[in-house]
Amino acid sequence: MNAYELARVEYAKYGIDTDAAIERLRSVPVAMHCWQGDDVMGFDSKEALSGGIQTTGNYPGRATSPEELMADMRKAFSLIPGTKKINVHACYAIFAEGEAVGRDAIEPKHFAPWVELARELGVGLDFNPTFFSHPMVKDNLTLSSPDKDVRDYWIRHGKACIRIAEYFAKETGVPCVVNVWIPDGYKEVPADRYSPRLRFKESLDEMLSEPYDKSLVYITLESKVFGIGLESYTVGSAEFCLSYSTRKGITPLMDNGHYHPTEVVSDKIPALLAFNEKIALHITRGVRWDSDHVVAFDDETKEIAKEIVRCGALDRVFIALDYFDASINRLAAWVIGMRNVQKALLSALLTPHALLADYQNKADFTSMFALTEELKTMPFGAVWDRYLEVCGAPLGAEWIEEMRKYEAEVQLKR
Ligand code: RNT
Ligand code: ZN
Repeated sequence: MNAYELARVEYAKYGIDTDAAIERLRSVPVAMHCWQGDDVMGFDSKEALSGGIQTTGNYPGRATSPEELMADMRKAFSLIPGTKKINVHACYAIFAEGEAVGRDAIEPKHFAPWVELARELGVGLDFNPTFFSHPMVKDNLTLSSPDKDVRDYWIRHGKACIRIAEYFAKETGVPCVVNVWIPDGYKEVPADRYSPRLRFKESLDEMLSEPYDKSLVYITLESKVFGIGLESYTVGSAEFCLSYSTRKGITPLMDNGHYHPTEVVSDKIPALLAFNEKIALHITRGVRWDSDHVVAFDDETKEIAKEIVRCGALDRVFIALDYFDASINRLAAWVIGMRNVQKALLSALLTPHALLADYQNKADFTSMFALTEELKTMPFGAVWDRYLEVCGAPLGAEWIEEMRKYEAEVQLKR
């Protein structure tokens, strides 16, 4: 028997069908964020990255044009198994030579090359308005600004993005998730915490008055705890965003770098699933703060995947990655994170959740814990390799060679 056949027998002892797990995982979409490829720079302005987020590192080979970024994404997709989506930010609009369009006036045609890429790769597109790195962000504020002109500008931007998202969905035949995240906040303890939130609420209401087809476009709202230079107050806090989403019937988005360090998103998933038909995730890895390190195959990533799977919610959770690491090869950063999220999902699909839950219900915590620990040394690698084989993706560490070749031939020649 080969390694996979042995593994299949081992998992079958716990009632787990490894072939079925592999098939299930193959159809779960994971969105890959375009912004890992160029350190969140985008193409529409020369502004430095702002909004309290930061990319650190100066590894060579950053993509600096739409052609380079798309070439790198194509290469990444060839090294990643499974169903993927491309996650585009509005600052990645592609303008014709000499064309100058404000973010409040962007149109579907400025994103046509992204649709072409999605078609070529046979995937769907997700979208994000970009409320940062722009001169109309005044005093670190956008939709919550006391200046009506600033708010109106960003409301128009949000509406434009909803129209572009609907275009993406229609062109690709795959629903588009549009994530709203604003950086608005204060470095100092504010004198008024209430008014900015009321203005944000009103701006969101206005933005969402843009008509859209709810079967094609899912609007999500992402909360945050703090940003760099915005340490004392965040307008779009967890309570604000959760309450707003629930009231409005839009989808809450949790980024696991956006909570106090001992809080875990894995625990929040079943809580939100109890009240929301859909929820959305930005999977990242914060090291001591919202540092946006590349997602590892670590305990919390596995726990997040377990919650999605054991809640039977693979079709209810929009899974996206969100990190930006410039200290290692940027293509490798994509591949490592995307593969790790799928590893975590596969590992969750290979876990006998019903048996473990039964121990819990019988208060047999000894068996629950003992089995949980034993499962950690099951022959998972053999099933993962089989998954890669079925998907036609490079096995094990083979992709590293391919990445190195691309790095030498393409990225380092830029
Ligand atoms: C910032 C948020 C947000 C951004 C992207 C680029 O802390 O996580 O999702 O990372 O929009
Ligand atoms: Zn995020």
